[in-house]
Amino acid sequence: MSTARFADDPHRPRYHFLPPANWINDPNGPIELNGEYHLFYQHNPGAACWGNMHWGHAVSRDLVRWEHLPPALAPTPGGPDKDGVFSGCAHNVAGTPMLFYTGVNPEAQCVALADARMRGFRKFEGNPVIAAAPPEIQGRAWTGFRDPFAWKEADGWYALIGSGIEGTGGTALLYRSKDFRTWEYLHPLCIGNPHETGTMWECPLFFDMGERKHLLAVSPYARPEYFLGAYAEQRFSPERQGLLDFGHSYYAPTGFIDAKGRRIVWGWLKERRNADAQNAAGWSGCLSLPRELSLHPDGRLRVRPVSEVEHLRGRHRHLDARDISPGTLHRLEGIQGAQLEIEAEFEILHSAAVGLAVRLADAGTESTEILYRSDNKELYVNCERSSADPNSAGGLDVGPFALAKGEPLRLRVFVDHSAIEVYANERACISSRVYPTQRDCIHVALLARGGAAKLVSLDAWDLAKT
Ligand code: DQQ
Repeated sequence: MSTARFADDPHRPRYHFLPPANWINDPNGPIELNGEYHLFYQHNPGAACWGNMHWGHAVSRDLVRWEHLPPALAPTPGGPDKDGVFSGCAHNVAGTPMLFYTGVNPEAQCVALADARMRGFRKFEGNPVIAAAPPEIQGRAWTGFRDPFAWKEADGWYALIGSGIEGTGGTALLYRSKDFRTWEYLHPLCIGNPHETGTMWECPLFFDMGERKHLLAVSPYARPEYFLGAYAEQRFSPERQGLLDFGHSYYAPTGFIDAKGRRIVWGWLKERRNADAQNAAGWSGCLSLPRELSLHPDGRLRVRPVSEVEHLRGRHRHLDARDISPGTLHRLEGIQGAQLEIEAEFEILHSAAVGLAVRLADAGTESTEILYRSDNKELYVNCERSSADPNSAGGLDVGPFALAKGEPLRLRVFVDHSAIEVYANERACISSRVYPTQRDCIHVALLARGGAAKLVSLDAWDLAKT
C-alpha cells in the first residue's frame, strides 16, 4: 500500500517503524531467519483504532529499512482466535518457523506454522495448544492469561505467559514443551509486589543476559518494568529493578536474540492525541527504534539503539565546546529539522538543570525540553509546551537518573516528527510523542538553569526516511 497520502503529514514518523496505514500496537515475534529479520505487530488493518487484531508483518536485512508484507495472521471465524490474534513470539522449531500467540474470548494459546521463508502461514489444526490457565494459582483466581514468550534450553522449550494473581501480584506462568505443541504448566516464574507492579503482567520478556544474570521485563498496565536477577531451577529471583523507559508512551516491549547474540527490543510508542485526531490522520502508533540491551560492567542495564540506526545518518554538523549561560535558550543556528539525531555531551558545572530544546518554534511558543536535573537527580522530557493543540496531551516523562561525580551527561536524542527518543549515558531512555502545530518547530537550542553548564561537543545528523 502506498504511503503517498501521508507525504505532507507533519506528525507521521519517517524512520520509526509503522504500518503503511491504520493501527499498530505491540511488537510481536521478532526473529532472524535466513539472514532476514522478521517483525510482526498487533495491527488493525481496517482502521486507525484498536480492534480486529491481526499480526502485521514486515521483513528487513538491517533492522531499520523494512519491507511491508501482507498480515501473517488474521482471526479465523469460529476458531479459538475468532475475536483477535493477540501478542506472542516466533521461533524456529526444528526447522519450522512457528508463531505462538494468544486467541481471546476466552484467552488461549495457539500456534501457527510458517513456510521456510516465512511468507506463508497456516494455523495448527490442534489449536489451542494451551486451552486455559490453571484453574487457580496459589489458591486464587488469575487476572489474565496471554502473550506467550518462549525460549530454548538444553532440555527443550520454555515459555512464559503473562498473568497475575488476584490480590497477590503480577506474574508470568512458566510452561515447558518438547515440540512447541504440547505444553506442561510448571509454576509462576516469580510474583511481583502488587503495589509496585500491579496484579497483571502483560507481554513478559525473558533474556539470558550473560554474566549469570537474566532480565525479565513486563508491562503492568503502566510503564514497563525490568528486573535483573538470577534464574536457577526454573525460578527467577530479581535483584535490581527499573523502568525500561521513563516515557508514558512506551509499552509492551518484546525482543529476540539475533545471530550476533544481541538482545534487541522494540516497544510500542502510543499516540498522545485523541481518537478523533488519530482517525483523521489515518494511522496510529509506531514502534521505538530497535534497542540493544546488555549489561554495563557495574551490572546495570545498558540500553542503546542498534548500531544499524547509524545507516540513516545524512548531513552532519559538529559544534565545539562552549559555555551555556543560564536562563536563556541558546538556539543552534546551523541545526534545524524534524528528522534529526543529536549526540551531545555536557559538563554540569554549577547548573541545576541542563539539556536541549527540540521541536522549538521560531517564536519560542512551542518547545520540547530534554533536561537532566542535577538538583533532584532526574531525567525528563517536558511536553507541557510541545503543542498548542488542546487535543494532544502534553505531560512530563520523568524518571530517576543520577550522574556520578564528574561524569558528563551524554545525550543521544532522536527527533522523528511526533516521535522523540532520548538515551542518556546508555542507561536511561525516554520516549515521548509531541504534536507541534507550527511548521517552524524545527529549531534546536541548548539550555541551562540555576547556574552555568558547558557543552563539550555536539554532533547532529539529518536522518533518512525509511
Ligand atoms: N496488547 C495485546 C495483548 C497484550 C496487550 C492486544 C498489551 O495481547 O496483552 O492487542 O498492549
